[in-house]
Order: sequence, then structure tokens, then C-alpha cells
Amino acid sequence: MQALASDNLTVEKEELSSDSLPDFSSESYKDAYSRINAVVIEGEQEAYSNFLDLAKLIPEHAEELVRLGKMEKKHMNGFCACGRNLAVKPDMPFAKTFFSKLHNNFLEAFKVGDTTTCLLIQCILIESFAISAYHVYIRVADPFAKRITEGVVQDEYLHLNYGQEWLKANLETVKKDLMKANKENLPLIKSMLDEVSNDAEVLHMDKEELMEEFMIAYQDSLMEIGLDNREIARMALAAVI
Ligand code: PL3
Ligand code: FE2
Ligand code: FE2
Repeated sequence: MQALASDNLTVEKEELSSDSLPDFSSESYKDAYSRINAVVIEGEQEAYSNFLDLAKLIPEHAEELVRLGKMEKKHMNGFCACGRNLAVKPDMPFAKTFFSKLHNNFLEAFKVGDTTTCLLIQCILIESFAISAYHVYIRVADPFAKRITEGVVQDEYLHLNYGQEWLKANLETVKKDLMKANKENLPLIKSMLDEVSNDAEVLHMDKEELMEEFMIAYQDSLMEIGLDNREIARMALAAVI
């Protein structure tokens, strides 16, 4: 009896610890992974096409932007391999719907030549989202996916950095557009996080932690761009109201 009681205690402790690794072969893990994996694959695919569009908006940096875009294709292939490795079929229709509002906003902005909004959506919002989620995922991923994601996250900083530098150099002329684009798009990131949080939980990724990591990456990036504390606070508040 004694031994049984203490065994139960150990199990309970392991389940409570968010850092403990999940059972990668369980049906519940594979089911949640089919959506999360698809979201990441679709996100990388759309990032590729967004960088090609950005290359058209900023022809003087076309070569660099195409190079950044090609990295996204590699990321996509890497994450496809992660799904295959776990024998999971990504739920791509789910992922397409998941990104549709944000992607439409990008395409609308592209159509009217609104570089600021395109950069905010792809380089700042999406890349901050990816960087924060990948960092949280790395702690609880299977060994194969962990290695892939560690390589990917390094590139994502280059993508974030590109947007930061451009917006910083043009800040005075784009500030109003930047605020407006933030107001329209940051709430979408918040709802997207809400939408995947249950599946992320199954992968042992904590929602609060995902939100914290995102807000840190996002606010850091706004600081790099040269916004002051008040402006950053005002922009961050768009996520809750
Ligand atoms: C651009 O380089 C990448 C765009 C991808 C965006 C991904 C968002 C991540 C969403 C939620 C949690 C994912 C965890 C990672 C798992 C493989
Ligand atoms: Fe990427
Ligand atoms: Fe990226």
C-alpha cells in the first residue's frame, strides 16, 4: 500500500509539471499536433509568399527579401518532416482558416502599396508570434522536432530584424500607419492564440507562458523601432480592448 501511494504521488507531480515531456505517440498528442503542425506549416508557407510580395514593395531590398523568403520554404519543409516523423497528417484546411483574416489584411495592404502594414504583419507580429511559440515549444518537443525548431528560430530573428530596421529608419513618416495597423492586427494574434491554446496545452505548452513570451518579443521589437514607453503601452493595450 505504502509503495502504491507514493507511486501515485510521483505520477501526479509529473503531470503537474509543465516542463515534463508529453507522450508523443499518444492519440491525443497526435490529434493536437495535426492542427498545431499544420498552423506552423501554413504560417511558414504564407511567410514565404509575404516576403516575395515585400520584395515587390521595396525593390531596393528585393534580393535580401527574396533570400529571407527562401528561408521560410526551408522552415516549412522542416516542419513537414516533424509531422511525418510522428506519423501525423497536418490538418491544412484548419490552418488556412486559422490564418485567413491576418493573411487577407496583408494582401489588402499589399494591393494598395501599404508597406508599413505589410511589414508590421509579417516581420513584427508574425515573426514575434513564431519566435515566442518556437521557444516555448523547444522545451517540450520530441528530439527530432527540437533540433529542427532550434535551427528555424535563429532565422526568425533575421526576419524580425529586417522589419525593425526598415520601420526604425522610416519611423517619423510611418508612425500613424503603424499604430493603425497594430490596432487592426494585434487583436487577431490574440484570438489566434486563444484558438490554439487547448491544442498547445496538450503539447505541454502553457497559454500564459505563450502570451508572456509573445508580449516580451513584441514590446522589445517596438522598443528597437524607437517607440517610447507610452506609445508601446498604448499599442500593447490593443490586444485586450
Ligand atoms: C514565420 O517565419 C513563421 C510563421 C509561423 C507562425 C506560427 C505560429 C505558432 C502558433 C502556435 C504554437 C506553435 C508551436 C510550435 C510547434 C511546432
Ligand atoms: Fe519561418
Ligand atoms: Fe520568418
